[in-house]
Amino acid sequence: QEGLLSEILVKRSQQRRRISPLNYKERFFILTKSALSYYECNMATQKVGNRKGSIALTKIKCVEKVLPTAEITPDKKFPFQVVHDSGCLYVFSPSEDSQTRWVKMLQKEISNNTILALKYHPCFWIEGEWLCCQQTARNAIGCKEYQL
Ligand code: 4IP
Repeated sequence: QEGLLSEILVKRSQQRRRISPLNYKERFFILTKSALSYYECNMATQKVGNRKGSIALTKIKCVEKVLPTAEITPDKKFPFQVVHDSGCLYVFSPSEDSQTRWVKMLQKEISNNTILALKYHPCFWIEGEWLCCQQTARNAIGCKEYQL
């Protein structure tokens, strides 16, 4: 399927398993009309490798920028979140333009979803708490209205 957007971006591990590490990987992201997918990429050869993950657009509940916090280092300045039915994917754009482009395009593509969230967390989940509201349950209800 034809891509609406594609770019090499950095993602944080979703830590779906209890003991999985918190790390960051450079991945080639592709957004189509049906899914947001990310692939391995070989920077030296500029080749796209195996698909590492894919989120069906129908399963996305919220897409928003993440507010700057302690996690923001020079190479991770422009984060956005993709909240879906089985977790939250944090993605880091290389520029504000890229961040805005991805957030707007994703929001447009999910705008008719029936599972959209009413609230979300504007800051990161780090070390067992939501930095915006200090709630310690990962699935704690969002603390800010989400208006698409
Ligand atoms: C992996 O760490 C990678 O960060 C995975 O990202 C990530 O999967 C894994 O988290 C995490 O354990 P190691 O490479 O050190 O094993 P990627 O798939 O881009 O390689 P996500 O879910 O973020 O794709 P889990 O727990 O979510 O599997």
